[in-house]
Amino acid sequence: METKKTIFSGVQPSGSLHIGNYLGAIAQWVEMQKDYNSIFCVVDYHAITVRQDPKRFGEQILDVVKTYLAAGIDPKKSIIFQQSHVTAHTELAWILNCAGARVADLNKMTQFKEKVGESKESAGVGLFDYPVLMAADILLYNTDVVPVGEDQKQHVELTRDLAKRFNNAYGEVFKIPDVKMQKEGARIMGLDDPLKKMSKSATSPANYIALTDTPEAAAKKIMRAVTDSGAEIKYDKEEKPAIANLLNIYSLLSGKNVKDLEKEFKGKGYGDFKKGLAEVVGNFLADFQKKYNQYGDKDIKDILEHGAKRARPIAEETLRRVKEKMGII
Ligand code: ATP
Ligand code: LTN
Repeated sequence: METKKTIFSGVQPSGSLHIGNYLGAIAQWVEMQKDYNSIFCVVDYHAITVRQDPKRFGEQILDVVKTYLAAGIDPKKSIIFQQSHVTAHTELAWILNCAGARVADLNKMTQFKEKVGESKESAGVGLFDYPVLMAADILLYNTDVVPVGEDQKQHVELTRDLAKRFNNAYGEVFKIPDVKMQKEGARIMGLDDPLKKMSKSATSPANYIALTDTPEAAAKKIMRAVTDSGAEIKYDKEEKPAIANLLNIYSLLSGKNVKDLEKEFKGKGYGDFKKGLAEVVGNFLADFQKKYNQYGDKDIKDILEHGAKRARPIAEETLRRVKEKMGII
């Protein structure tokens, strides 16, 4: 009897992955894959909600998988696949568009509002509808838990609502998933603006530390990172959001707790603190990149092909049950 619960999560191949993606999402997947049936997707159809360069897109897709592997996701244990390889995702998204999702739901999504700003009317319909595709991703696999960063919480809540609405209207098909976020690290902020989350689609690369940045490049970004007024190294999210963010990153990558770091840097200035952080980040990146660089494109394509073969029957069975309930013969 299968008793393990299932986790499902994904990352968009929309640019360089950064330490926020790692600390907020991927690091917890690595821990959880020991205890859960784990399914990790490269959500390429989510990434095309904004324009991607066709010359680079394929490479970006493979790079996400390399990141998963370098972080410690084991393709023998976990299913790793590309969203567009399993057509049930877009099929179920369409069905949920018709049998669940309302314009009013999507109008509430803060990520959409943040991304489009004032230009809502000219935004692509795909960007507006993006949470419904995400709901389809999750619901196809009878997911129990969705481990993500804080910015995705609202989308998982919508997924729960859509699943309940469908079940009520047509009969029980979907399991209702829970969201899981890291205690720390769920929201790593930008180095250039500690009030906005670190984002791979930020306009300036000074916003993020990419997992592929050289230790030297990362050190430069850290030394130039915005700081707060005063000189003390103290964790205070309200008064010192920039230093709190740097302390958080330092703590997560070094395994030292924040209180100990405050003691270690007592009486020292921002410069010393940043040098210490640059060293910790540099060591992490060097180690990560050693693993990242050992994978060839052919290995990755094989992993994706194998992953799609394992994902497809699970997704197709859910879709079959959905269609049956709706009388689609
Ligand atoms: P974009 O900014 O282009 O929308 P992103 O950097 O948010 O992209 P995603 O592919 O959307 O990256 O997110 C992948 C995972 O990383 C999600 O679980 C998301 O919640 C998490 N994540 C993204 N940014 C951060 C962050 N700054 N701190 C913690 N987790 C994050
Ligand atoms: N919307 C998410 C990526 C994503 C996802 C998912 C995460 C797409 N489908 C399913 C968890 C489960 C993002 O932008 N980070």
